[in-house]
Amino acid sequence: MSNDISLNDISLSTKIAGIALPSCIYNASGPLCSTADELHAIGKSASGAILSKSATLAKRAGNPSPRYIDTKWGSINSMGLPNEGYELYANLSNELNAYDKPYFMSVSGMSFDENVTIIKELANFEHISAIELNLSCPNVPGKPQAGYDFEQSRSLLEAVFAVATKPIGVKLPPYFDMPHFEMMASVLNDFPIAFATCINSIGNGLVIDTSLESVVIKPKHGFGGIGGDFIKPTALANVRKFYTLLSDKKLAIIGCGGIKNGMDAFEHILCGASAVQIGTHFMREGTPCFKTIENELKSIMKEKGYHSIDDFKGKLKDI
Ligand code: OXC
Repeated sequence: MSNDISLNDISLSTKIAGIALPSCIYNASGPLCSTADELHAIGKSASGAILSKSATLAKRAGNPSPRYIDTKWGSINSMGLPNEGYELYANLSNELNAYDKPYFMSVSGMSFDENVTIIKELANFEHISAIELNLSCPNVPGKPQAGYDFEQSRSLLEAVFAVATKPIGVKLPPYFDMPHFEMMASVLNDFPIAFATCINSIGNGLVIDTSLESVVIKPKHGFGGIGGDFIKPTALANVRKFYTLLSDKKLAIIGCGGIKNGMDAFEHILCGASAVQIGTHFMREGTPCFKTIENELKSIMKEKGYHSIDDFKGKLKDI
């Protein structure tokens, strides 16, 4: 039966906040999305959307280097939110609109008020389709991840939704304990959140160079966010749990963590993801990775007899 389906009949299109994406595979905020050239390259690629680096009010240099290291199993980073400042990413929205895909802006203000100010300002930019509010950067010295403080997350969302005119989603840190999933879900359930991206890097891991007997990145005595293969089971658990806890809502779950091939993307969608983001693997392979993962996912769907991601999204079975 699967052989009756031609690859041309298989669609990877999806919707986030009612916005159509030609493909459910796109870039994670972080790698290779900080400059105009990088964002144009994503526009020209098979990525289903363009997502900016998390923006702050003012341009930031970020943490000292080395601050990103690729390993056999993934990556460790402590970039510290280097970015050009929100205005550059907002002003690029008109030209990025030339590509046939939505442009999302990631926002990670350095304070409560900074987040509110940026989100208020973004109302003036017609071609920003939605905002991913980053509640989970683990790398700014002295700044806790907002997503681990449920009351702070609630207050921030109250303030942000009071001024927002665009769909707002959140980028969550990984949770590891069942009550914590429920506590965050009960916060999110009180707001018209458009999407939840699960997960940011696993915060504050440590990678060691045994020959040098040292850490491998400079900031924070070597502590940094872990990405790549190693975090896939945690990412899948977070996608699945939030899909289940928020399933009565219209919100989309976006899977991020450990995706480097079509089967990884398939697993995230099976857990309930409406789209998937590529981080560590995109950093390694560049923009061709979107087409490769697309082709691999389509072949898996052909084999299984699926025409669209809705045929299997969220349908993970218990045994
Ligand atoms: N997650 C983020 O949200 N930001 C970056 N790194 C990360 O792992 C950063 O800029 O440090």
